[in-house]
Amino acid sequence: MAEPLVAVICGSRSDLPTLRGCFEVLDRYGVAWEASVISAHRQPEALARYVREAEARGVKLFVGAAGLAAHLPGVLASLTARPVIGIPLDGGALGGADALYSVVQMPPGVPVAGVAIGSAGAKNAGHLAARILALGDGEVAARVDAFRAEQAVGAEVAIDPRA
Ligand code: RP5
Repeated sequence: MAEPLVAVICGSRSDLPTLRGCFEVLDRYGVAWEASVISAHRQPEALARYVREAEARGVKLFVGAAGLAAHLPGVLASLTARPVIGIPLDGGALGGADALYSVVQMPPGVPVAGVAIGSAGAKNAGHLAARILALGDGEVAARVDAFRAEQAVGAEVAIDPRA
């Protein structure tokens, strides 16, 4: 098994089902990943420790996913100089808008690349991670190109929508 290049961390086990698309996309690109449940609020020291260890093992990019006051991606960005992608999750009353604001409203100098709320964002976190890694990895770059070519097929021009 290859050493993980992408570390996906979420704030709660309840977040894991929404992240399935992220793991599937990373698998599709052949990008090795690992997943952890570490809450920025509940286990802050474990999170800092984990980031240090993951960096030492060669993790190049972190994905943080959380709902409600989703501070996990921002705290990750405070702990590492490596790219951080933030996935806001729908945690209840505010439908994920709370987490979205948390993820995107980072102060200057502490960037988080925010994706869409929920499962669409989870998939795009996988795609974005692969595109970032593709800058330094020809095999991943070829798979990204192949995916784009595959996706480009299927435009339907001048169709009869009644048919
Ligand atoms: C966040 O609070 C988690 O990321 C999760 O989305 C939300 C609720 O957590 P649980 O109460 O399900 O553990 O920190």
